[in-house]
Amino acid sequence: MQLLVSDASPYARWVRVVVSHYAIADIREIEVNPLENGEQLIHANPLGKIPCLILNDGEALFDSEVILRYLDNQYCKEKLFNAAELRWRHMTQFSLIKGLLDSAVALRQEQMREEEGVRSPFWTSRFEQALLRGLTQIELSSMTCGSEVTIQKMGLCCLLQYLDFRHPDLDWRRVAPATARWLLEFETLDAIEQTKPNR
Ligand SMILES: N[C@@H](CCC(=O)N[C@@H](CS)C(=O)NCC(=O)O)C(=O)O
Repeated sequence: MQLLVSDASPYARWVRVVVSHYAIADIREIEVNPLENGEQLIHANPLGKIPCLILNDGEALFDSEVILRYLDNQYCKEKLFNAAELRWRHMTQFSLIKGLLDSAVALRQEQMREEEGVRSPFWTSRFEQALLRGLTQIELSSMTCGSEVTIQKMGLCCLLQYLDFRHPDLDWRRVAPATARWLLEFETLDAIEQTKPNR
């Protein structure tokens, strides 16, 4: 199988962390720049977005959540998206991380619009506020508790390291100091180290 990714994409990294953590050997990563609209990506995903997983029979799976659920089903004994007692809370936590990734990437797009002189102060502030509110909620939740490596923790780590990379001025640690302490420990996980963007 081929996994179309870009080194800096936090969505792709979430998938790559799972591939690495569960030592899934059947996947070959292919680096693409989605903004170049390469033939292989556009053919596999008309949205032109990564990550995109091309199965051995040619069928393409996207977006990141679908790929993560597929890997969970095929390789992780459905441990990551399990039907536990707290299933709905865990799914909402998953959606919160995914939504925060959307805000972080949209904020990045606003930065890029600066070069075109069309950056919107309204949307910039709205994305920043959503990120800070979301991280405040995570700080007060139990998401980072325990030593189990969950799908939420893997996504959260990708989000926080992406914020440090693209939005170092956001100062998220001010609203989430305990989460920042948790990150220091979690980011030493092999799968996190091994998927670090080359910058
Ligand atoms: N909802 C998608 C979002 C993926 C996404 O936006 N990826 C970015 C890279 S971080 C991308 O491919 N952007 C290209 C574009 O928006 O045209 C997912 O979860 O996989």
